[in-house]
Amino acid sequence: MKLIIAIVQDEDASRLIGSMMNEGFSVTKLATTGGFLKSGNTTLLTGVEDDRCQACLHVIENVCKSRKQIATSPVTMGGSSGMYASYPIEVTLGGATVFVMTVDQFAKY
Ligand code: 2BA
Ligand code: 2BA
Repeated sequence: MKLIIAIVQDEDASRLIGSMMNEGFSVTKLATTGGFLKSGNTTLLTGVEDDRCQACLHVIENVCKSRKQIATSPVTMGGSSGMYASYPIEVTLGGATVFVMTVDQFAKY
């Protein structure tokens, strides 16, 4: 069995969960926050049998779209001045950041 951890954009989360459920995958949704943008994203946990893992990854790939976003990043003005200024940067948010892990044990009590 594999555990798929997919970090996706909030905008795609509902549609992705719907598509995964339609394909027979169980999903657990976590509300998470990206460390860089410090804004919300969604992490989905899905435990799947090995032979269904690729099918699940295809669903994620098909639903999740990458988007460009303008973010504000703080930058230090001078070494010891302690001053900060903000400047806009464009980041490309990936459709999904996915980790696949082998599950040692799966149990429901
Ligand atoms: P839910 O997805 O909200 O599912 C709650 C309960 O509804 C499930 O209990 C199951 O009895 C039933 N259920 C789920 N999908 C169904 C379907 N397609 N048709 C009919 N009944 C369905 P549990 O199996 O004990 O799961 C409890 C919670 O544990 C789930 O909440 C989900 O958040 C998580 N979960 C279970 N299996 C998972 C897996 N393989 N991967 C990720 N999360 C899982
Ligand atoms: P955030 O950390 O908020 O990052 C959002 C987007 O900002 C990233 O999109 C990337 O395009 C950009 N970015 C991140 N760190 C950067 C940096 N140091 N310099 C310049 N740009 C940077 P994605 O790569 O698609 O990541 C989307 C979200 O997925 C991330 O949100 C984070 O929550 C998660 N993530 C991505 N890679 C991860 C990893 N290796 N481990 C854990 N979480 C990860």
